[in-house]
Amino acid sequence: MNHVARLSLIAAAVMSLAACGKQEEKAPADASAPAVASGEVVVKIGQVSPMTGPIAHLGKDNEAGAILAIEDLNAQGTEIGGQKVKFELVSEDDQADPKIGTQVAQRLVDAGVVGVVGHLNSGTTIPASKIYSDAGIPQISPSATNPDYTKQGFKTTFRVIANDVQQGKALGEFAVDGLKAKKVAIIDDRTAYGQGLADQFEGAVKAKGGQVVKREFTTNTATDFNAILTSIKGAQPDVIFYGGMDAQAGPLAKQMQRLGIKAKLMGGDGWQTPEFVKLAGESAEGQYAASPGQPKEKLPGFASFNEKFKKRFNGQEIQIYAPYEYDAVMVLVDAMKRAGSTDPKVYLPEVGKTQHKGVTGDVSFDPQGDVNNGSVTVYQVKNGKWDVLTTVGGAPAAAPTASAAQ
Ligand code: ABU
Repeated sequence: MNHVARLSLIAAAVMSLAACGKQEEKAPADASAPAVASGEVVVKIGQVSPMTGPIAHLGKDNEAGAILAIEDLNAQGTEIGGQKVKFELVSEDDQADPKIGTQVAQRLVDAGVVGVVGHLNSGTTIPASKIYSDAGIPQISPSATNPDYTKQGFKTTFRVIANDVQQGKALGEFAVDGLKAKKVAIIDDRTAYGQGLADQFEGAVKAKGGQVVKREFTTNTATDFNAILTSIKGAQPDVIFYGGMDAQAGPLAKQMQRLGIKAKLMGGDGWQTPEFVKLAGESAEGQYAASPGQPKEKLPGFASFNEKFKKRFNGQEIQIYAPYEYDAVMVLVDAMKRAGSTDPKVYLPEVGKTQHKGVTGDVSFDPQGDVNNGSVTVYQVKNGKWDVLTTVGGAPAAAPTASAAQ
């Protein structure tokens, strides 16, 4: 390439960046983050989670993963298309409410974000995805597992976590084959996630010859489950499945114990968290939950990520999705680097071609935007900690890239 051609390419890349960022000094990702030198192009990435309400602890966990990624990228001095870039995180609270989810999605589009990591809940991620799709902005959810999210035919929707078809099947088969359950009762919280996962679980149990003796529902803000548990107790199930989040699963486990129900409680990633163990207290012991992905301890980049996370957030424990959120930011930025542009129109096609070695393992996408090689791990609480029982599907993860391992 001659000198003139090279200069033209650099000029085009800078113009593309300037269309998406502003040459100005901005506040860092959060107040305690290191300052970054002026004169860089500022590029905004949005993150959305419930930052208030019953699962605010999970929203803050997601946000922390994004903060860490943004700070790592800024500390490394990321260049895109030959231009130094400073990333800025724009965080929004959707309160796990589908209507607020679409409002904050529009706010992020209006704020000029070039990509979004989120939302946390399937119930907010799915309706918000239409807004990002209409705006042509890539969206990667670190945690929304309802299969419908990636079935809408949008080019902008991706997730870095296995979906509930895989999770429901793994749980249903584990209940019948692993626990030898003959009769199961099912409760869900009527959210896109809780109900969807419960449906998948029910299908898998029936396919294995198990019997569903009761199907009940509650809400994602309920705290009293005595009426439905009393009704379920009479049906004498071996397993009670709860499709929902830890804020309900914790009190549910306690109330099962108080009512003398001997059935095991089982569920998905929404409550495979340290918060469940805290909320359920001694009634957490022996309960089962699955989570997408390989066991954290097996992931080559997890130990250093965990150490970095604790150091950065004053000893705070990872709840569940922070590593996925970190990887989601890195996947967006990798795509920008390969495209040499932060313009969503230019770098969107590169997101689908991702081959990223992240904290959560190898990330690549199928044509629909679902992560390839999704796996599911089943855990049980033993001595107040989640203990790995078995992993279904997926491929062993390779060592993470330098940025993920730091
Ligand atoms: N995957 C469980 C929590 C998030 C959701 O899908 O609603």
